[in-house]
Amino acid sequence: MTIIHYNHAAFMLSVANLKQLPADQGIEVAIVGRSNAGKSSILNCLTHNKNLARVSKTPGRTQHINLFALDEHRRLADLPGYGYAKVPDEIKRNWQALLDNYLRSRECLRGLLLVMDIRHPLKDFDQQLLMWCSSCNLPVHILLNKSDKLSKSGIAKTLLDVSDAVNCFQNPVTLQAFSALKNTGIKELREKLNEWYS
Ligand SMILES: Nc1nc2c(ncn2[C@@H]2O[C@H](COP(=O)(O)OP(=O)(O)OP(=O)(O)O)[C@@H](O)[C@H]2O)c(=O)[nH]1
Ligand SMILES: [Mg+2]
Repeated sequence: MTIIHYNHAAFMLSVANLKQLPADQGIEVAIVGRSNAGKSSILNCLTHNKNLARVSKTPGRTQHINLFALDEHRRLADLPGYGYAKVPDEIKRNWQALLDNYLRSRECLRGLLLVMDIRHPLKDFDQQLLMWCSSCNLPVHILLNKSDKLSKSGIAKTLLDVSDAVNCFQNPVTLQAFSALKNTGIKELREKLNEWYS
């Protein structure tokens, strides 16, 4: 079994268009979700490097695709957050086009980590993304982040509700609770990534 050293993750580059991406080879896993759901925080948590991805209290700060290398063949891609209302329409359209084109064209994409705030799961665009992944049979692992904001029973209930809601999809969809603040859920996340990267 290959051992992946997540704490060796290194920033590679930030791209504003797909032509700047590295060669479409090896294995890439992308992290997506609504702006402010905690994508960058989760990357920092996964890699035990609080400076790796920029964490911002101002939603919508990650406007490019940021790529991180785990090793020569494996990468993580932090995709632009969607759904942040205060961004001008034109910029919003550019992000969505970037996201959409990336998801459509990237052959080395092995799976999507879909991050949601556990208090507000399955918003419109999350659902659209899930349907899109189902239509092209791309595996999705849902991270219900900010679980520190709910009680144990609240977490269990949301896990059940979301699990019921995604049951109808044909592609592999798994889910877990996570807290980037409390560092909970890292082991489960690494297990999923190990599966995708092997
Ligand atoms: N309570 C709590 N707050 C969190 C957690 N994860 C992230 N946050 C906070 O949520 C805010 C947004 O986090 P980011 O990691 O920047 O979110 P993002 O999804 O990368 O946002 P964009 O880059 O704008 O798309 C920050 O203020 C974080 O400190 C968590 O598990 N619990
Ligand atoms: Mg971010």
